[in-house]
Amino acid sequence: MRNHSLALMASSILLLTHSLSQASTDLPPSAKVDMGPVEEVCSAFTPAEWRKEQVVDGVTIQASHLCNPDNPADIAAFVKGTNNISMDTLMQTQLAADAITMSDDIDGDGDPDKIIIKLEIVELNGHSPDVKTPITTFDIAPGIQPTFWVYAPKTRDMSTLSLYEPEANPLLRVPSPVIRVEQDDILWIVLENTHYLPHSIHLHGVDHPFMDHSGSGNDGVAQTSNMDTMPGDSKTYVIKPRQAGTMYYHCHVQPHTHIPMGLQGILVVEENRPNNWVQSLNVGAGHVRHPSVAVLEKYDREYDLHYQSADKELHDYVARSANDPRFSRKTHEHGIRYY
Ligand SMILES: [Cu+2]
Repeated sequence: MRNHSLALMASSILLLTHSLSQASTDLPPSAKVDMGPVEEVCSAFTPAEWRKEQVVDGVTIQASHLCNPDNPADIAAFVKGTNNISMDTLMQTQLAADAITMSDDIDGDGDPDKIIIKLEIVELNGHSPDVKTPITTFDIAPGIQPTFWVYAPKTRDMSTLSLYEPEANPLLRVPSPVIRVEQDDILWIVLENTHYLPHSIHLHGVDHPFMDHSGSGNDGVAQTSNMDTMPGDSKTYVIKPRQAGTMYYHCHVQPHTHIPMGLQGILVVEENRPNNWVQSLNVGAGHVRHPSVAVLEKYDREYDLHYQSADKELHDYVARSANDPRFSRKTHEHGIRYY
């Protein structure tokens, strides 16, 4: 009898232990999380018509599924040049009248072979000593605004959407624009330095002469050839690429800071084809809405993909110090030198 009750006790302790251990591994009941109001997926600043497939001044432009696609009027100018589109289309862009000039069908195959592209340098999410808010903002993700320096097509008008909205106009984006030309084109890239520091353009991997016709450096590297382009000055780089492929361009002034700050872009040389009006600029990378003849022979759509890392400390420095006379000293103290 005694043995029997001991056995009963032992089994009830086992049962108790079992239910206790189960309680410790049970998942907690679901918590109710308030997700907040549902935000609009796409900003209201970009007209919905910009996403549609369309023809502008004879330029076929594919549909885009992006929230912030390039302005179709800009694309027409990138394909035909600001000199070959109607005044009405030009007025729908914020491009300067001489931003992209296309002329001279040198090989007689129905497309222009002399291309002049003018680039400026713009600061995004920078600051001024005069106001507390950032000037000309650009979100790399919602609400994320590191300071960047980018090459941008030469613009007219304001860098912002309006006097009251600090958002950058659609031509000013990170990363810097993709430049796209045809094999054997004569390409002039004119750097108009609209920034407060010296800069240059080095055509990395692109087949180009080291000196230009006047005997000055054409390589964008101060240590070996041309001088840096000082604020307010301009410099023309002349190339005639013989090799098709995807290459790279970047600033060669203090490259360990200017490149991560955003002064870098893709340069694509398309194969030479008849009637091949290539999209000379793709702002912010992404969908090429007017692909080249060679691409359309094999593919329906083309995208430019540009990865760019960002150094938080460096971007924060520039955000806090831009236009500040103490800028040089502060960055020098932290091992980032400017001159
Ligand atoms: Cu630079």
